Amino acid sequence: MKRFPLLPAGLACLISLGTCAPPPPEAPAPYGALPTEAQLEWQQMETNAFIHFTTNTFTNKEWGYGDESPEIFNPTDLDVDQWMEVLSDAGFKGVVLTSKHHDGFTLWPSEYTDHSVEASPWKNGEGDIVGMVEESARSHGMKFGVYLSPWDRNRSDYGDSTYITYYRNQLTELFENYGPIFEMWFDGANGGDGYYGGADERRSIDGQHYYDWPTTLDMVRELQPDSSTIIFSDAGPDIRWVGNERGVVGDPNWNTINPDTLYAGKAGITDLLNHGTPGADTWMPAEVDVSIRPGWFYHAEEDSLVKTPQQLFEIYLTSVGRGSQLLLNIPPDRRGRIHETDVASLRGWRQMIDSTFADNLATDASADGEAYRGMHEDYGPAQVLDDDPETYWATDDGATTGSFTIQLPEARELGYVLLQEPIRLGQRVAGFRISALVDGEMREIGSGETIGYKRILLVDRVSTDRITVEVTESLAPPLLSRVAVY
Ligand code: FUL
Repeated sequence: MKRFPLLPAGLACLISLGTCAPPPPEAPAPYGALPTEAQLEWQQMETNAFIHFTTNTFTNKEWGYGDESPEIFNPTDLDVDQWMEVLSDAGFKGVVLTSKHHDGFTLWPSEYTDHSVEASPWKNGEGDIVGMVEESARSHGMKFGVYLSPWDRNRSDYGDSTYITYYRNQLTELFENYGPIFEMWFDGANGGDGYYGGADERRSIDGQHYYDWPTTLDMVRELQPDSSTIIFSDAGPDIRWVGNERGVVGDPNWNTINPDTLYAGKAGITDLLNHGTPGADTWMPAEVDVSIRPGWFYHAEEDSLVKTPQQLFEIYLTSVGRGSQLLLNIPPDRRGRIHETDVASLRGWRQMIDSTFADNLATDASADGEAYRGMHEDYGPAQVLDDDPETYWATDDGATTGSFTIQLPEARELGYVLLQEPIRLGQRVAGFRISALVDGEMREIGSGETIGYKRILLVDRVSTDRITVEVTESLAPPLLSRVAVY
């Protein structure tokens, strides 16, 4: 329908000389905490790659003690373009690199330390892995992000205020030389034993106050002028840790949480991080970080333990498929290449995703419902069938439930139903049910709690030409922007 937004409905109707459809009701009011543009963009990336690479790759450790000689860092056949080809073929939209892990060795020639690639034999100390990865990621169409470990087991002043200055200097270096940085990863692991410049002792810091995060976060916002960096930590502020390293976000998965009780490294909050809190005051989605191997770094003895395409697919369903975002770690080996086994797994995984979700059985379907916003087609069930994320099915103000039926062109066997909420207007749905017409009767084939940005629900494998989507519980009038059937 053509609309004349500035004219009263009657006049617009006269001018259009067509049938006088009633004007659409006002759009539903946003509900609760809302995502920023940067958070929305991040959410749409769906899968990003994590890269763990440092002296650990050469010492076969997970956590370097901090006393490693830079001499050991010497990849024999480093090829970051190979990494980026593999990663972009696998569908990743961004890459987050460990520019410095807990051992303190920096992958770029930092002017603030000698403990870096500059002191290594690799490229006679002339190399810069951060720079190479940044450039290659961008040239392969992926965004570049950075992990900079707050815990530094090499520095003698770890635990003193001078270390915080050192840490901030390095952050500034990274943003100024390798930006824009789409995601800044602040690891919650900190404090413990280490080399600490030869002290060889155990140091504990006050996780809540030592780092003075508010000042550092302000600094990051200023370093990237459009404030588009998404900041990760256990406690946000933009995205939160998911509470485990198994690749699983909860159902329910709320993008909202009250952050006043969170801080990086705080014990006892994993359940809270895994589920979020319905209707809470801050939009802070969970990011699912998990490794393709048992460890975060490459170990030859784990070559036989690389996750299979099927395992990765299950992780995809328990992360992206539950409205979260997947940050999958793929650690390069001692050559400086992504190992063949990992490459094969990623390929198989991508093929599984592509083939499972290639054919939306609802493409030529029709949709109908008994109640939708003002009974106006602009908010009717058909809006979930198009690919436009800005149009959606909506219910009337005051509603907390709703349903509609999708009629497929022919009976087909289905296995998954994909649903999306227009989260720009807040996260609402707290319970939903899918039913299908089987042997002449409507039968429940799946249900869940939250939807959020995207929900991919594994349903009973039935042959049907009709399904009903029913929102059984919602914090505000339910809205859905997309339903697809596979
Ligand atoms: C943890 C670290 O201790 C691990 O080594 C790894 O970097 C993981 C992503 O975060 O806190």
